Amino acid sequence: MLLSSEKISAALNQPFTITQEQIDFFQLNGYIKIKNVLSPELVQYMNEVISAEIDKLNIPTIDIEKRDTYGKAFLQIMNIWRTSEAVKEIVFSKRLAKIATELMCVNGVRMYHDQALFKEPGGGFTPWHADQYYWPVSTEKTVTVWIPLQKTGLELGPLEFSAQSQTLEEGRTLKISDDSEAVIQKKLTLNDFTKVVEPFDIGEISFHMGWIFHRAGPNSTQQMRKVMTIIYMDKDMTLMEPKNENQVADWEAWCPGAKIGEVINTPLNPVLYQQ
Ligand SMILES: O=C(O)CCC(=O)C(=O)O
Repeated sequence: MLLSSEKISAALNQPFTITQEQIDFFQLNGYIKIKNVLSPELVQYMNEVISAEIDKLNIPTIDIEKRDTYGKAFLQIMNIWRTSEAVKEIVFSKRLAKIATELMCVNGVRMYHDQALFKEPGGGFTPWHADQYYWPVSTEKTVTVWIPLQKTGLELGPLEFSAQSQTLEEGRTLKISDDSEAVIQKKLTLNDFTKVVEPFDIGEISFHMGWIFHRAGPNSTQQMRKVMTIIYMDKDMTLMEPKNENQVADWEAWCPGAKIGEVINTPLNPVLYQQ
């Protein structure tokens, strides 16, 4: 069924109610999966719009066998809200930003950046890592929404979480690599965290904290695993002095002009929801 532009706007912006139990679950476990946030028709629309934009951008790639482990994990296309009005409407969804705000228990959220993560047919696993290693931000009030653009069975490589591992400080200095996969896996096993590996239904999405350790399995199918993500931060987030070269690069890419110690309020970091 085709959706009219009014219906798309309504579906993207209508509030979705989450319970205190869900907020508590997220605060404890560092992630949450929520079913039926998006209708199947809306997911299909998002898939079409985002896929068309990725096709248009015509991302150059090299043979998968010639890439390193990070490169084999997915094609990573960032801030596509800036190149397409239709993608912008999706990424600026108040429905999603309100959930992010409530889960983090803050008064509002801003954009850090968006990214499409397309795991190619035969694409490799995504190594264990914590996202916030890459971000020069001063608090842990960050969250990523992971939106599969199709039903995502285990064979496509859905996102996996190590529940409650946002409390573990060891392993936080590792970038995504074979090393992060091996070292973090060992630490997580030693600490007895529960590993959550589940398929995603159509319309089901997840939210995960910046410091939780997560990974994804390989895509063993001949179909692209298409996922859109939006990274939110507390609207009052300030810039921290970068602790590694990746944080310097992120500062330049996602919040150029932001000043250390001040709220990250550049044209690339609009407030997406405010209570
Ligand atoms: O989609 C994936 O394979 C990994 C996603 C991820 O690490 C993230 O969204 O933070």
